Amino acid sequence: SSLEITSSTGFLGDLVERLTQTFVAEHSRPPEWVIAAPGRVNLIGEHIDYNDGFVLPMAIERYVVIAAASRNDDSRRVSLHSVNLNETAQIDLSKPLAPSTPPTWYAYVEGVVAGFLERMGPDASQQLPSMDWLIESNVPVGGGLSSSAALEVATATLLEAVTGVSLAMDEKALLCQKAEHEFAGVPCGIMDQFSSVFGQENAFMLLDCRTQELRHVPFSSNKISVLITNSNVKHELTGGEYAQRRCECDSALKKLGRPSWRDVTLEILDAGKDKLTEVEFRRGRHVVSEIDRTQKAASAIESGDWQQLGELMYASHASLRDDYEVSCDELDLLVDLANKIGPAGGIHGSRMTGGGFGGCTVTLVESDKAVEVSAIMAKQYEQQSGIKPQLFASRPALGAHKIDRANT
Ligand code: GAF
Repeated sequence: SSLEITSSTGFLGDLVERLTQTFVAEHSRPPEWVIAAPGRVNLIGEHIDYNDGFVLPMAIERYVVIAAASRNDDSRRVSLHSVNLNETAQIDLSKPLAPSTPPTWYAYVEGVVAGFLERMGPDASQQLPSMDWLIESNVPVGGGLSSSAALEVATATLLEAVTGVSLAMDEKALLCQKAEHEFAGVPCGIMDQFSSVFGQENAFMLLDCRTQELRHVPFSSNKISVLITNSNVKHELTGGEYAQRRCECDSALKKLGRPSWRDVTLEILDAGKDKLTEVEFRRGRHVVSEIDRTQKAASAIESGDWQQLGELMYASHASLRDDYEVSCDELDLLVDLANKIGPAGGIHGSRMTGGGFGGCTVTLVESDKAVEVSAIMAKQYEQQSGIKPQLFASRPALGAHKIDRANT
């Protein structure tokens, strides 16, 4: 079958078990700490977390896991090994940590270590022992499922366990976001790090990115599944596009003379059209309409109105494609294929998810049709694009946590 259906505990359990065994084999001692932090999929509310909007993600049953133990030497170094990349790096705790250009694969880890040490105050690095870390991830990299935020949040959660210093959950998410800004050079919003920290089983998260207030929206129906389809393309010319979108939105808001996108309606936008460039107008139209759709989507989930939710998802995709211009042919193809299958075939809605320019779509499908629908989508996508997609279903997962090794 082209669909991987994974059970949360089984899947994470296997990863933890394997990583623990590898740790023992490589270091001749068991890990003292094992931490898991999930990736996320955003159901709706795209590119509006940095525009004071709402987002509606869930954490997924795909994780970054770190197994770690202290080392009995005074090198003051953390040795990191990535199983996925088969690469090792050293972080020297005796020196101030600074971003490198271009960012390395472990920039996310360094950024969080730097932020954590700063938070702990002077002499904090003395309190961190020399350590060995083994890192493995099954969050697809470059898939727009937040593999980097999962690595940041796993790192912060591990540092909490090692030092005994617990951060408030929102403080932890913000520390990780800052690491991404400063050490990876990506001016991201707060959605990804919040999702990896606050994920709960059987719930989406409605996050008000203006106030950072979060409401869990229960989603426990077994009849509806969240299907994630990786287009397996990543258009690399897009490095600066994210930052550019942010600038365009900031510039439009300034010209409209409003303090926040939450104070802008479609009428206000129309009235201010002459002050904006044509591109700024379209960016603004996406932001304002997506804020509205996301709130409506949360209500649709609460009332189990999958048809309404599906319509909002298709409208979100069209807006991201036409007004915000962050989609690509492969994502459009996947959404069109889903739309053609439609409710009669078991699909209620579909859209691109995450930053865009490749990566994944998120599709709402009737659970008893999920396997059949996945096979059709996989076949047609491959026929038309020449690329094999990867499909998997996920239930909403628990956010970052320490694994109690007695249970593994
Ligand atoms: C990326 C960013 F990291 C998020 O903050 C968000 O803006 C998303 O793109 C688009 O919704 O994942």
